[in-house]
Amino acid sequence: MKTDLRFPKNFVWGVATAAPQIEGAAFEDGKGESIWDRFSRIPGKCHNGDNLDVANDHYHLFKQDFALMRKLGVKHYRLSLAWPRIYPNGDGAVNPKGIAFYNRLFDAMLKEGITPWVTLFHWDLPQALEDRGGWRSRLVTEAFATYADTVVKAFGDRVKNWITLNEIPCFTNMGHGQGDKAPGTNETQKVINQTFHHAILCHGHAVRAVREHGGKGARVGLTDNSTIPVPVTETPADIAAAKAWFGDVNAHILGAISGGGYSAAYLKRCGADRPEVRKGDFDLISLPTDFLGMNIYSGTFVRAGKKGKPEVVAFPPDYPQTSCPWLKIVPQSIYWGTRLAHEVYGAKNIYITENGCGYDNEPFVDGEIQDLHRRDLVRNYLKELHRAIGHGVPVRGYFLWSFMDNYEWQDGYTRRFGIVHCDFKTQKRTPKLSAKWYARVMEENRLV
Ligand code: GBH
Repeated sequence: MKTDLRFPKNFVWGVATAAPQIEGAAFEDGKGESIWDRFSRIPGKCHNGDNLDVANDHYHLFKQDFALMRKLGVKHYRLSLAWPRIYPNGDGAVNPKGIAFYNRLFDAMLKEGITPWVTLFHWDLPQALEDRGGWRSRLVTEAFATYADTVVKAFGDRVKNWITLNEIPCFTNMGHGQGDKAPGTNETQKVINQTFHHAILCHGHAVRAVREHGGKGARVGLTDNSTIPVPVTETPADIAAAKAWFGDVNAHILGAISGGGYSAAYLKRCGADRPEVRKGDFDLISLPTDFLGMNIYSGTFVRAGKKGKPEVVAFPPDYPQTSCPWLKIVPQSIYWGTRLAHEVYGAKNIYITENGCGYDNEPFVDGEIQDLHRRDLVRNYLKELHRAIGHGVPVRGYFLWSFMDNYEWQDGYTRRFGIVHCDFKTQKRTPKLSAKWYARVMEENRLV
C-alpha cells in the first residue's frame, strides 16, 4: 500500500551531537580548559557532579562510532568542533594536535560515507577567554574570527556545511542570567544584552570566514532555538496572534541576522540596557546565509486575546512531558516553527538541526532498550514536519538529537537523549529500538 508520509527526494536525514558532550579527553593532547570543564566542577551545579572528562570517549572511539553510524545507514552527521582543542588559550598559538585530531576524524567519517555538518561553537568557550571577560568582552569576537578562519581553512576541503553557533540564548542569557549553564553567573541585563550582541557578531564572522575560505560549494547558516508559538486553534485569529508573537519574540535574532538590525520594539524593551553596537557590526551580522538551522523541541500555546492581541496560555500541571520539565510534548511546534520562520523572516532552506527527547529511565528488556516513547515522540514531530513540507515550507533536512546518550549539560549522564544507548562505565554502545526504527525511516525516506 502507498504511504503519504514520504519525504522529498534528496531530503537530508541525519543525527547530531556536540564535541563537549561526547569527546571526553578534556585535557589530552594539549586541549585547553573550557568554561564547562570549570563549571561542572563547581559543587552543586551539575547533577551528580558529573563532568566532561571522559564522556563517551569519542576522542578515542570515533572510528567505531562512525562504523556504527554507517551500519544504521546514517549519511549526514552534525557535530561540533572544540574551540579549546584548536586554541587552548582562546587565541594565540594553534594546537597542532587539535588540528590533527579533526583531520583524523573527518577522514574517518568520509571513509564511512558520512557527510559532516560542522558547528563552530557549541557552548565550550575556552576558559582563558572567560578569564579575560568572555562573552561580555568584544575581545571574544576577535578571537572567534581568527578561530573561524583557522578551522574553515584547515577543514574546508572536506567540510562543506558549516553552522556558525548553536543556540545563542543558551550561552548568553542562560549562562549569564539564570546561571544554570556555564559560566553560571548572574549579570545585569545590560551585560546579558552585550553578550548576546557579541554572539551574533561572531555569527557574522563565521559567515564571512566561510565565504572567504570555504571554497567551492561551501554553505553556512546559524542554528537557532527560536521561541515558537503554537496557535491554540488553527483558525485565522489565533494564527495571526501566533504569527505576531513569533515575529516579536525572535526579532532580535532572526530579524537581526536577516538584515533588519535590532527592531525598534527590541531596543525599546532594552531601554537603557541596550547593547553597545559599533559601526559596521550589522554589515557582518546580516551577511546572507545559505540556510537556517532550527533546534525544535517544544512550543508555547498562543491565542488571540483581547483585541486580537497574542495571549500565552500556560501549560497545566499534568500536560504531557519528557523527563525534562522544559520539554513539553508539542509536535505542532515543528510545523509552526518552520512555517513562521519562512513566512515572517523569509527563511529559505530550513534544516531541523536538533529534535528529540530525554528520559531518565530506559531499562533494558531482553537486551534491548524498547524506547517506544522516543519512537512515538519523534514520529509525531516528523508527521508535523511532513505537513509543513506539504504546505510549501522549504524544509530540507532533519537531524535527530542525539546519535547516542551523552553529557546532558547540568543534567549530567542521567538524562539520556540518544537513539544509541551508552554504558558510561564500559563505553559499550547499543542501538535502542528507536535507532532501528529511525534507520528504516532514513532508508525508505518515509515514516514507517
Ligand atoms: C539543546 O539545547 C542543545 O543544543 C544540546 O546540546 C542539548 O543536549 C539538547 O538540546 C537537549 O537538551 O529555562 O527551564 O525553560 C536544549 C534547548 C533551550 C533546553 C532552553 C532548555 C530552557 C529551559 N534548551 N531550555 S528553562
